[in-house]
Amino acid sequence: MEQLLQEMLQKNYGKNIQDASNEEIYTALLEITKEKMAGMKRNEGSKKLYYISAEFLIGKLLSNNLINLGLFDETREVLKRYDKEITEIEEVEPEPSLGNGGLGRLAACFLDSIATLGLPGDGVGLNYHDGLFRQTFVDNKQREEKNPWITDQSWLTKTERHFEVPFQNFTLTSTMYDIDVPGYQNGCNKLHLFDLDTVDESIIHDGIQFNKEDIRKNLTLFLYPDDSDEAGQLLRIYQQYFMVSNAAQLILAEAEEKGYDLYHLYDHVAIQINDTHPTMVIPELIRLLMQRGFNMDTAVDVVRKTCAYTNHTILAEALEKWPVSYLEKVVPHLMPIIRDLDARVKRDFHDERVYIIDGQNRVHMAHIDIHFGYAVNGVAALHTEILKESELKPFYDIYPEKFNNKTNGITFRRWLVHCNHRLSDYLTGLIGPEFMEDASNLEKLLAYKDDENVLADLKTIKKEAKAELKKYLMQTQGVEIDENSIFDIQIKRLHEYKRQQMNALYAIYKYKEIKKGNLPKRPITMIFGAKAAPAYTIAKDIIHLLLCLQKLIENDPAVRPYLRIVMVENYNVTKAEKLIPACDISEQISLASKEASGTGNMKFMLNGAVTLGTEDGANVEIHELVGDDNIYIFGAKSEEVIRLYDTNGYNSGKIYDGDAMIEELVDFIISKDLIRIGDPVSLARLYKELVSKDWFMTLLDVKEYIETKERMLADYEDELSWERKALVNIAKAGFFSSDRTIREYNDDIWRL
Ligand code: Z15
Repeated sequence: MEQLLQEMLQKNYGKNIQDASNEEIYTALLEITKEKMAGMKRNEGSKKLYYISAEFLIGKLLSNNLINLGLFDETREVLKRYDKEITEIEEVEPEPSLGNGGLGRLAACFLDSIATLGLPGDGVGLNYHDGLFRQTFVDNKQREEKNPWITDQSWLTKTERHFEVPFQNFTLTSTMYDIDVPGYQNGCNKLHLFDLDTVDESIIHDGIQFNKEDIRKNLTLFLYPDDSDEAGQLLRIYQQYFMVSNAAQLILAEAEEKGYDLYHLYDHVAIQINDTHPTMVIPELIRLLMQRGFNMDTAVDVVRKTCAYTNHTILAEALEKWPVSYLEKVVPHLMPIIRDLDARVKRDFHDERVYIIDGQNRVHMAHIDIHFGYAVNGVAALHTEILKESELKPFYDIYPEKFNNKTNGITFRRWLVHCNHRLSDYLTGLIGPEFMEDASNLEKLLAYKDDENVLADLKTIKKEAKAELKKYLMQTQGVEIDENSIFDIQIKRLHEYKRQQMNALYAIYKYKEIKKGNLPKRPITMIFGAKAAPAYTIAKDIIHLLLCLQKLIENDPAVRPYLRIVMVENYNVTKAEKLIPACDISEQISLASKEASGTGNMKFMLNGAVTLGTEDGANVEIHELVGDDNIYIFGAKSEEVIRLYDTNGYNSGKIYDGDAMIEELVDFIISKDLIRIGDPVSLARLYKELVSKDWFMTLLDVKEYIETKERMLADYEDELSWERKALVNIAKAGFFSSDRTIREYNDDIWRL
């Protein structure tokens, strides 16, 4: 590596390693790594997977690619010899902004595991120039700015593939860009990102505003452009169709180049539809096969045997339903096919709950996937049960054989080896390196659960991670935190169902206790990271509340030594990698039944944090694995929540009126203390939402939440028993390796 790096720096800049800047070293390493990957063997086979997704939240790639190529340690050593830290070189790399949260990060973990298992499988998505917005805080509010990440030298390689994508009034020509995905000690796959040459970043003004109608210029500018108006929704349909038409044309081109018989496409291709965003690939493939001479029945049959669908949510507002009139405007050539599919369903089933086009002339995208795919999976055991027994029950009754569970997972290469090399090196020394190949070997750690030296070592490792996070927050945001405090962390998309507002009520509770003189044994640092969708008003109000509380405490010398709130700006993968190793308390407090799985919960556990959570998503499976002693569970169970929704039995106003403590906490949102700092309109709106609606039942669980958290903080003081909990969590995390998840997808769905 030393010689390669010297040569590259000489060639590019006429410099030696010692004289080169971090930027120059980064660029040289990028080029070296790209060349290595170009020379790698590709994962091959007679059947290939295409994972189509609107999001791929891949994070920075340099370190992870080096790890998977087996070059990381060597590179780090070489740089050390010249007094350079690889972590500082990494700072130069921009983080691609191609996703929002769990669904996009899951897709990225899956690509890593698919390549690592040696399976032929490529990702297909869009090359958003500005991705999701970059978040800043101004006047205690979120502001959105554009987030350009594509630089001259990047992981993208422009290819010679172009496709014509027809729309109602014009045709666009795409360009395909590729990012290599190297497996850990295995072959390479690719992530294909489609783009449009005419896209024009200069049309963006005032943050993230742009003309939504100018499709040639705006198509691949942003992920999730604001769709609160018709133009925004039409743009989403333009994006989705552009993505899937390119995907379908690529799939058929590759199949034809290999000489496969398209009548047996399903023997050579599996298509995974990640949530409903890529659903139009089904009618598009049918259309393209019919262009090649298939009749409709045969095209439907072939496509049905090729496509599988993953459901990631039961939230009604996230299940896409496009008005027929919108689809007519953007992709009229798909409508005859969609109508035909709808007619088939209406012919065979007499239950309007399973129709594709409903009585209000809306097309239910998930219904297309379920009828015209061969597999439907949920992403955690509880989630899949809820799909089968309630949300998608009418479909489960028709197609029981299609439904299956695939509990999510995370790649340990990024979420342990890379982000927490201290812990991973320590584990290697203690239990051997086999856990890197087969994560279930982490259970060997259980042999040390009463070994006080090991428990003390784990504590030291956590302490060092906390000190590092402290340094990072100082450098990036100028806030100073106390590494001897308890780090209590909630990082995830901002959404009412995830209940950051409940955590805010805890902060208010603690603030008031401290004011009363009830000081905590040890200071608490509450850390949040979250972006709110630009048009999601209440989510932004919750951010505002958190930032106002942060300010209030900062300026109160009586409280500040005992309680801090830090809202991390522009939360992303890079920040997650710094926050997760430093965490003591992992906040997973969604309303039971609403979080399909969660994957942050798995990352925290793997890094020795203890979960404070509801019986929701994969928390249920974490609970089963670690046992009652090593997790803190509270709150209403999913059956009760579902019953409350079904019977209209929840009334937050009644809880508020009947409980003096809850009333006091909620009232604080509109107290003089906060109004003085914040925006009275925003705070009052949030207050009103909680007392008059509270759709996600914050007030139902808040008291038990506060009690449980207090118990947890007290338990933290028993050092050995706390570290034992951390150890058990690490030891039991092996199940959540995405290598396990991908093996299951392959065994049950793809059969590559
Ligand atoms: C998203 O990140 C998730 C679901 C969605 O429907 C969309 Cl649009 C985005 C998340 C779930 O909320 C989370 O529980 C799950 O772990 C993740 O997908 C991956 O399955």
